[in-house]
Amino acid sequence: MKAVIFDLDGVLVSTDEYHFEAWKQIANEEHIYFDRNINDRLRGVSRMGSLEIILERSRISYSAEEKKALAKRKNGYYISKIKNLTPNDMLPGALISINRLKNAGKLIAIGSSSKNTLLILEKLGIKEYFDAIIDGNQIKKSKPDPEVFLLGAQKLNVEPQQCLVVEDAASGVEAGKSAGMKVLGVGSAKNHPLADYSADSLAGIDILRYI
Ligand code: B16
Ligand code: MG
Repeated sequence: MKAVIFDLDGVLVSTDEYHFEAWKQIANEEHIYFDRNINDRLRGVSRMGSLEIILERSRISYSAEEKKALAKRKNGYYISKIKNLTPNDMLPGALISINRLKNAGKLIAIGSSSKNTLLILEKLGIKEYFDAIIDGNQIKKSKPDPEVFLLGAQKLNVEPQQCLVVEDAASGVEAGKSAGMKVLGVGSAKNHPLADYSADSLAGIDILRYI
């Protein structure tokens, strides 16, 4: 295999917790029930897709305009949480894995549904490591659609079969498999039945053993 495509939130950095807190704030303000099980369904799903899942529990219905305003408000809360990110916020094992792959001459990419990807990568100081960055601004369909990973392979100039995807989301594992790639499931996706490999996180594993 020639390349690894990393998901961002929940794999390289724990911004997944900030997404949860920002949605929780919206849910509280709107008096909508929201918990961590519902939150797990939002992993890898676009901002508007996530809002639709949260609104399944709402007793009132929202117009398209109101939904747009809610999503914008949530992003404001989220941005205020991530603005203090530093390189120390990378998840354990993430930077080691990136360095091992680069030293072994492998290509690496980001395949994230987030429209805030570039901001996060800049805060973490790791943007320059990546040979390709695909984010929520470049795709029409979010995970579980394979678009984000197929575009990643295309930008890296490799075949999907030559890529390993690292994902923490059920939607992302499905997207990686639909793209024809091998998938390492970590975190909340570590027991996903479609994942080819699984690990608690990137900490303590040698990523080179999976490619
Ligand atoms: P934003 P990933 C995803 O990122 C998150 O897992 C998901 O919770 C979020 O709704 C989505 O990005 C969109 O994020 O609101 O920043 O555009 O896991 O694909 O890196
Ligand atoms: Mg994720």
